[in-house]
Amino acid sequence: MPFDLSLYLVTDAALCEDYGLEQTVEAAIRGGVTMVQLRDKHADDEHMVAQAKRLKALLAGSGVPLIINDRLGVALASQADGLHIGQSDAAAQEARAAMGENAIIGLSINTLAQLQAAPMTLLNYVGIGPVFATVSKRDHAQPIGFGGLASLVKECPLPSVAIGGLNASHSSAVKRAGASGLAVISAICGQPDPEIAARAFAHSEQ
Ligand code: TZP
Ligand code: MG
Repeated sequence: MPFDLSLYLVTDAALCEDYGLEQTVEAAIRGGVTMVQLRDKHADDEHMVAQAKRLKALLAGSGVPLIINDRLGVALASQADGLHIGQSDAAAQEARAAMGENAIIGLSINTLAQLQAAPMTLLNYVGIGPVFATVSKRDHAQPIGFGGLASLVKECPLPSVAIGGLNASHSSAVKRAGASGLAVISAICGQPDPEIAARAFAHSEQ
């Protein structure tokens, strides 16, 4: 499936609780989000599969792919479009073999060593970060700033998306660093109006 990393929404169930997870995703799509990742560190697989199926139905026909964080079994059971894995998650090899060549598989990268060790031929994109410290991910790696982002993007043969502490005001700096887009949680999830929050990214580009 073709994909566009310009504005990649990563969901957080707790932050989306008031507005509603599906409602947040729907609003964010209206606001211009181009990718959606279902990320939930606490839900069990069954709950996450049900949630993924609801999001998949909601995204049908939009051209926006649904990516599942970490859990290959959930991605397969929900027929999601892809899987995003971290350095300690399910191997890319296993994910590619199970999901097939059309699946969108992404990997998180924080250092040059991780980038150099990444199985690029099995991947479609990399997530690079955290750019800044964030409360949205516990025990995140050392923030790399825009300088670190730019140097990793330069060495990266695949499209990349920046993540970590980013909001609409960072759009141009991220593009200048060479990344294809921004991945965000709290700049959209938990915002009073996720559609307006998403739209701010497009409007901040120059
Ligand atoms: N991976 C690195 S930072 C991060 C993840 C999942 C959290 C990003 O959340 P926010 O709220 O956009 O900083
Ligand atoms: Mg992970």
